[in-house]
Amino acid sequence: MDSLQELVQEAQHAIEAAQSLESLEQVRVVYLGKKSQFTDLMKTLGQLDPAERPQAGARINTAREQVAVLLEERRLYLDQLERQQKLASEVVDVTLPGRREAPGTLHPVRRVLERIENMFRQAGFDVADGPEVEDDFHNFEALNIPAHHPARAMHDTFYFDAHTLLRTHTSPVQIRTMEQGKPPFRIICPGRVYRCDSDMTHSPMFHQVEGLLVDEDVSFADLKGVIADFLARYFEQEVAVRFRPSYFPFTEPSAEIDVACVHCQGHGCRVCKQTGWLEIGGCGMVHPRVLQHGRVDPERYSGFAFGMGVERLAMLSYSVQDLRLFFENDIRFLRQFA
Ligand code: 2U9
Repeated sequence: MDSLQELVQEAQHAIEAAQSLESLEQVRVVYLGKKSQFTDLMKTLGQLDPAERPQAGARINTAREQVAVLLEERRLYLDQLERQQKLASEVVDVTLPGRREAPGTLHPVRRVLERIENMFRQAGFDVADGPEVEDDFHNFEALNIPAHHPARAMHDTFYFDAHTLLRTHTSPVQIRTMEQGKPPFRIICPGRVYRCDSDMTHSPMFHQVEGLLVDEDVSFADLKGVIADFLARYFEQEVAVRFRPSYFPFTEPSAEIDVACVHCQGHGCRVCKQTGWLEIGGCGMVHPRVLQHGRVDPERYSGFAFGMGVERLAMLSYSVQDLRLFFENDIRFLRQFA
């Protein structure tokens, strides 16, 4: 029984030496576990005189209880200590500035579109829009492209059914504007158009800006003036403009619009494929049958129309070589237009 007090003292030293909850647990197993010396002592009670057993048993239990109390005190202390260390290591400086989201930017195609819209607004044009899901009449028939016309094959149309399709150009907006109003008309129609075509230079969805001016005595000279004026302002330089005879079902006469290459000033370079010229779009005097489909009297009114690809203009403005970059939404590409 003398060794009992020594055992308690030994346990006390071990408990005080434990620097973590983990090592304290090992101490607990040694002194209070099933294989502890207290258990061994309990087993020796049988060897004692029966009269001494209760007292001896009580002393062992008291010593055991002392160790349990010491263990619990140390456990509370170490638990507190570990909690404080954890809190100190995880301290959050609430005065630090927050992590900001970088503000978004307009897509380069949208920037070019808005610039073009503003230029034409300043020239007295209204901006008109209409549905992207169109009917056969407004996309083709009214534009003098009847069924089986070869121009239909050129348009690679996405059809929903025999009469419903994704517009292949923004021209149906001009038809709808004429149907619903009275001349004069001075509008541009920017927007998404769809063609079943995809490679380096074609995307199944792209943007056009088309324009329409209808009034009395409108001539090809007016068309040339409006286009040349727009291109000089768009490219921020006096550019030579060339009108090359062409054919579209909806205009007569028709022309393709070229500007002297804005990269080499017409001398010939990679951008203009050594021709000195860049193709920008098409134009012409509105075909009388198209005016009629828009309920405009071709005997009294004449008009011009033009169309340009917006991605093409954006590629020239920003020196972008591959059209597909505009549709991949790669944030590294888009951030450059901040
Ligand atoms: C109406 C009457 C006539 C719009 C026109 C073009 C010529 C043309 C192309 C430019 C590049 C399409 O995006 S592109 O591939 N467009 O060449 N567009 S005349 O003529 C119209 C439109 C509406 C009522």
